[in-house]
Amino acid sequence: MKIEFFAIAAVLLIAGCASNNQDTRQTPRYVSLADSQVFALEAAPMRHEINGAQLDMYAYNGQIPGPTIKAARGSTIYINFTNKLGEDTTIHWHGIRLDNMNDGTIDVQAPVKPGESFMYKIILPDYGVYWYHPHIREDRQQELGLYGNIIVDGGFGPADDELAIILDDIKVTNGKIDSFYDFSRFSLMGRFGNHILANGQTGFKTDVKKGLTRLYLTNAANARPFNFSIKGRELRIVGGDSGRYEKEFTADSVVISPGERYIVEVFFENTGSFDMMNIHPGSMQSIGRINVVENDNQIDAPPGSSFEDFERMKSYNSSPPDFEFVLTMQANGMGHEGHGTTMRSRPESIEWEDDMGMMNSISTSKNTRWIIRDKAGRENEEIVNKAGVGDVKKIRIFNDPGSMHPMQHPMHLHGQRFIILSENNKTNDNFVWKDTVLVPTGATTDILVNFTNPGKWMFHCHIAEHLEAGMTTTFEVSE
Ligand SMILES: [Cu+2]
Repeated sequence: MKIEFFAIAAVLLIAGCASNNQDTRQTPRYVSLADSQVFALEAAPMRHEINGAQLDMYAYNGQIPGPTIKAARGSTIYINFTNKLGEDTTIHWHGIRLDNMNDGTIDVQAPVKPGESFMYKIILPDYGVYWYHPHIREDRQQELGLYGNIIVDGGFGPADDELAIILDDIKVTNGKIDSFYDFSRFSLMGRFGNHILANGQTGFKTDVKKGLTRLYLTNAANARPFNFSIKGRELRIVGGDSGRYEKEFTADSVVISPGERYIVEVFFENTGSFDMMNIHPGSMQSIGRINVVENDNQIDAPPGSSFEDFERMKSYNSSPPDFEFVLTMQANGMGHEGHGTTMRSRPESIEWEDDMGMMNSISTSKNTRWIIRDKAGRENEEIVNKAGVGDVKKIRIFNDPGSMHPMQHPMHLHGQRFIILSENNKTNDNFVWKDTVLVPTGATTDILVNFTNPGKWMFHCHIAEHLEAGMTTTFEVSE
């Protein structure tokens, strides 16, 4: 105990040496942290302008998003977190296989009270783009601006420029953020915003240098899935949540559900302006604009190759599932109980917008219950899921299309990583390590988890309002 205290004290002493490499662009600013370095992070209320309105929001270190932290794979960083909010909070380090007590859920840590601090120790075993956000009342605290990226650097080769973009939306009416209750609202579909944000702004603009740009994309919205594209550009998808794809591939757009990340490379052979768009059936929204500027030192970047070895995982392809879950819901007091009818006449596999505003706005965590149900009929936190370090286990997730409100669910597993084996029996032939998987309405998705990290880890829907309405279970992983 004593030794650990002195180790942390020593680390604190060198905290002042942190090199805050401020990026010259508008946003984001990168903070590069060396091994064992400490970084001070503070959550506090802040006034923030969105689309001309001054809004009362929350921010990490006075900025939305919070600082983009960069560190090397294999390093350990310390985040000295202080809560200057008027309410309890914690920070969850989404996707990072760190020690359980630093995961930021209330299963493993006491809430950080107003005025208090907590030292998070974060080990970074995997390349990729991760993010941090609260894990208490995510539906409110994250919506108010508490989110930021951690990029585990290297492994992706040289680029002329790179850019972390956090996608989000916010619901503003008459110049004010739509109110929050003491419990969660918009429980049916989640809280969809009416302004699209990139790095906390509408009309986001940034410069990148001519040549190859690497984009780190994160969806921090409470509920909205994005289909990200850049007008006139092909996207080269090189990485997912936690590392490289087996085989990189090109696409016109990429679907990113809440909690997910993608690493995308785009080649700009000329200067000019390029619009980033969210494209889905019936609608197209501007995400922002990339302005490509001259570059005197353009690199010649060859396509990268995967450094991940998935061979071991592939041998489990045909084994039966170890865990089977159905995703469904129940509503009370909304006039629909007991009729067995779906609220939506034509369920689609992904809901891109809140197309039933009234019903959604009267649904709350008190009258709506979202459910993960196992084969024995147990639900959510009643379920005891056990695994051991070193286990490879198949989880089958079926998203009930006959529930009262079928819709997609981005399912997030803390502290471990998995690959997507198949969706609707269609075998996935291009693996990437993931921690969040989008399960469309009616789909059966098989994932294969490589349990490597002991502790109590949440498995939940990353639509913040679905989580608040109960949609979570726990994996207990023994050493
Ligand atoms: Cu959900």
